Parts: sequence; structure tokens; C-alpha cells
Amino acid sequence: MTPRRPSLAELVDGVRTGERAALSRAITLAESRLASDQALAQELMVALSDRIGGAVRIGLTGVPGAGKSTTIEALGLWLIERGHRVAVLVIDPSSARTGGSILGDKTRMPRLAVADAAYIRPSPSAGVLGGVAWRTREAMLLCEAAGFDVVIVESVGVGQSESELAEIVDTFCLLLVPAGGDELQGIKRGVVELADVIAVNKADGELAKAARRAAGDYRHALHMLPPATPGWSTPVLTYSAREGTGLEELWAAIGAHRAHLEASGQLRARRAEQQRHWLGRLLAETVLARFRARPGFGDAYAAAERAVADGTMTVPQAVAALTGDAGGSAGA
Ligand SMILES: Nc1nc2c(ncn2[C@@H]2O[C@H](COP(=O)(O)OP(=O)(O)OP(=O)(O)O)[C@@H](O)[C@H]2O)c(=O)[nH]1
Ligand SMILES: [Mg+2]
Repeated sequence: MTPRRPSLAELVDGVRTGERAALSRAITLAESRLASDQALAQELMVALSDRIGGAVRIGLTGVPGAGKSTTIEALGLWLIERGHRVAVLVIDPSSARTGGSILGDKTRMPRLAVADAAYIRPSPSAGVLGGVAWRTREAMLLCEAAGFDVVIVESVGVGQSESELAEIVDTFCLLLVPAGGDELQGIKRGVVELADVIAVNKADGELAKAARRAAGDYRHALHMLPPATPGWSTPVLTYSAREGTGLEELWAAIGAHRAHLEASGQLRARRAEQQRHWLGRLLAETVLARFRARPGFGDAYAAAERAVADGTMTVPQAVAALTGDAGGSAGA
């Protein structure tokens, strides 16, 4: 009962005309680990390349509960009212374990989830060669090819994922919540350093004052950090996703950052650098995967681990043994 595999031409047409089903099939192909799917997905990327490049690519991160989903719902609806088409990709590290929490995300974006001009989809968070974010990047480009002019990638702020997210988007937004000085210290400096736009959410009701104070603290802290984008000074805004206040300023800040990237030539440079980075990473992981698949590699690796731990071999010696012909045929 597997549905007939669509042809390349059907997929290209479907994505070009913004058909959701075709877009979903295309992303599934791009995420697939089957070589035949990958080959088709890459042909598709090439065939659609003239449609790729124009969208505003936004990464949105923040601690759990910062209001990322509420923000995307509010900002997404606000953008749709203004004629934009908005795609949302959600990287959720828990989805690998729970089998997907997109249902949860869709219920947190109830109106956006049913809007014609919006598309919401979870991104796989594990098990992809070359890093999670890079497959998400392909999904992002496919959304772009399908006519979505704003693509937002939501990632929960846990460790490694933020820096990967910052590598695939043009504008990296950090969402924060009102917090006092102590909690301010708790935000990882590395993440703040990556931010092109910082926005303190929940600036409503009793939290409004604390939000403004937190924004002031962050503004102050930013003075001591190098800018995430050369020549750009990262703005710190306050807004309320719940009440919809400050969304216009948030969008304006994203637009100003995009304009700065374009005017300074950094947009092209940044995207080119992303491609080079992915090339290096995918090559390294592909080569590693091939070595791992060699017969006897597992045993040889275990032996090498023992040898370097005991000090009977140096690490470079062990790598030479594992990657040389002798290492490759070990155990055979
Ligand atoms: N007061 C106030 N509460 C908000 C605002 N935005 C979100 N919240 C609340 O904060 C909680 C978390 O919101 P979410 O949008 O689910 O946050 P999230 O960052 O997507 O959370 P995870 O996906 O679990 O990491 C919910 O109870 C929201 O109602 C806001 O602007 N003001
Ligand atoms: Mg969320």
C-alpha cells in the first residue's frame, strides 16, 4: 500500500505551485537516509534552485517556556495578514524519543496550523549524517521553493543546538524572559554572542517592568561582546507574544538585520560560508561512516581505544592504524 513514488517532474511542479503534499513529500525525501531517495532529493534541489534564495530565514531559540511557539503563532499570523507566506520548522530534541511532538506544537500554534498561508513541520532531531541542522536547512530551502517568503526555524535552547541553528539561518533571534540579575548570569554567553536580535518576551501585566529591566541589563551586557554580525549592533527589544504588542518592532529588527546583511554583502558571504561548512562536515561524517562500515572496524576501534588508554599507542598511531589498509582489513 505504499503510495506510488512521484516522479521528479511531478515533485518539481508540485513544489513550484506551492502544493503542500508535494512539499511534504520533497522534505521527506530530503530527510531520508535511503540512497535512492537522496539522489532524487538532490535532483529536486537542483531543479528548484532558481526558486531558492529570496526568503527571510530566521532562527528562533530560547529556553523552554520562553514563548517560542506563542511568538511564532502571533508573529506568523501578523505576517500572514500582511501578505506573507510563513513556513515553520520545529527542531525538537525530544521528538526522537517520543516519536514527534508536532501535535503539541500545532496545538500551541492553533490558528497558524490551519492557515492556508502557513506550513508547520517538525524536523528530525537525530540520526542524520552531517548534523541535524543541515537537513533542516534543506527543508528550509524547499519551503522557500514552494513560495514561503518567511521561514522560521524554532529550536529549543539546549546546548549544542543553538550554534547549529545559527549556522543555517540568516538572522538568529534569541528569545528571553524577564529575569533578574542572577538568572541573567545563567544564560550561556555563547548563545548571546550568536544573537542578531534579542527579544524579551512576556512584557505584559506584572512582568512588563521586569521585562524592560531585563532588556536594559542585556543591552549593557552586549557592550562587552563582539557583534554576531560585523557592523551590526544587536538590538534588545521587549514584546508580548500573548498580547501581540511589539511584534511590529520585532519584525522591523529582523528586516533591518536582513537589510544590513544585503547592503554589506554579508548575506551572500554568509550563505556561501554555510555551504562550505556543510561540505566539510558532510564529507567528514560520510568518510567516517564508510570506515565504520568496514568489516572488523568495531573490534579494531575497541583495540585502538584500549591501546591509547594504556599508552601503548599514541592517538596519531592508532588513527593511522585504523585508517590505513592494515586497519581496514583488521579482523578480516
Ligand atoms: N504572560 C505571558 N505569557 C506568555 C507569553 N508568551 C507565552 N507565554 C506563556 O509561556 C508558556 C510557554 O509558552 P510556549 O509558547 O509554549 O513556549 P516555548 O518556548 O515554545 O516552549 P517549549 O516549546 O516547551 O520550549 C505558556 O504558558 C504561554 O502561555 C507572553 O507574551 N506573555
Ligand atoms: Mg514550543
